[in-house]
Amino acid sequence: MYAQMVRSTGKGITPREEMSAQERAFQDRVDRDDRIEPRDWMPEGYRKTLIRQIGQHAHSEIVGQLPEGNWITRAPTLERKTILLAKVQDEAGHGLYLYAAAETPGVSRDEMTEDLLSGRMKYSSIFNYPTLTWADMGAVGWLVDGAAIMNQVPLQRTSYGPYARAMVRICKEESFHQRQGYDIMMKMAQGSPEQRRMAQDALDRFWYPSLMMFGPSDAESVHSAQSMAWKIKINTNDELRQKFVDQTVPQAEYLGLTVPDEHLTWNEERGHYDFSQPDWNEFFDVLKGNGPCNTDRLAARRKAWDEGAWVREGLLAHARKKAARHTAAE
Ligand code: FAQ
Repeated sequence: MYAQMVRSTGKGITPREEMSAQERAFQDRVDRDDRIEPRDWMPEGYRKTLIRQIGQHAHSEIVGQLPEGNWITRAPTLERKTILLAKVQDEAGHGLYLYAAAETPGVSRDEMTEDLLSGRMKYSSIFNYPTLTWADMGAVGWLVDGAAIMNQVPLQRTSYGPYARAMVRICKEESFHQRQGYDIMMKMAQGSPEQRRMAQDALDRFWYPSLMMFGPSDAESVHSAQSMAWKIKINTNDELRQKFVDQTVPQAEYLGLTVPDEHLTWNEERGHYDFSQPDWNEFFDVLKGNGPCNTDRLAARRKAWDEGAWVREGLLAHARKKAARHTAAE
């Protein structure tokens, strides 16, 4: 099927017969499940899609530290603090692998950061929602990392080698993150009436934003068809959203919590849950910068970037001196 599809021109998918011989050979490699490596020839649209998706993913990991970083100093026990700290550090590591992977098709980290700060590049909508209580640390781990894994496990088989390889380690770590979140939720759900109320409130607030993480419906998704033809994406947004709902509802039931969706029902015929769609107007509004925390998140990134300038300059000066010494010694 994918052999019928071609490169992204920004105007949709070109039929195979209109491809150049080079583009056809590239598509054949993708169809055979060959891994594409940085030095291989690739269509310009493929290269741009990699930078857009991997770069956005990297930004999400880094911005994604902020809602949880907010709770490190307020974790209820030393053990919870240590675990949360380790998780947030993992997210920093994921951002670094992903920036490294995104650089391989030919963009610098500085350029990606500038594009983020100027609003030309996005990060995941989910990180524009606030974390108001300790139970939100449970909901973020359980639902947000849970959604991230659902999306990322198939990406281990993505066609671009550096991205696929980065995903292997990231997925292992995300699965620990999901478990630590669920563990917090279990503790809260089995706790005092006030703790149960906090757990339910966190689920109520994070359920629909988590469903939005998978992107707009397939009908509205601009990039899915081409990205799937190139195996940069393995599943559609709706497929992954459905899998996430099917996996998560029994987990909520186990906790004794209620998914905030009165239309949620098991559909015997489909073998899946029927569920309500999130408010897509809210999603697109958050993407435009109007979510509850967009301004704060970008301000935090800008501050970190500006305040880190002397470190970057120092490292570059050191590298230049080292290179000059090396040349002089030769
Ligand atoms: N947020 O045509 P599509 C994490 C944009 S995991 C913001 O369907 P595509 C771990 C999309 O970019 C979170 N923007 O797009 C963690 C496009 O706009 P553009 C990150 C979104 O790319 C956990 C437009 O809408 N994971 O951080 C979103 O084919 C806890 C049209 O959409 C990844 O990035 C959204 N939710 O599919 C860290 C996974 N959805 O670019 C800390 C890799 C869509 O043309 C704590 N990415 N848009 O201006 C992907 O799989 C895909 O890029 C999708 C979107 C599925 C996100």
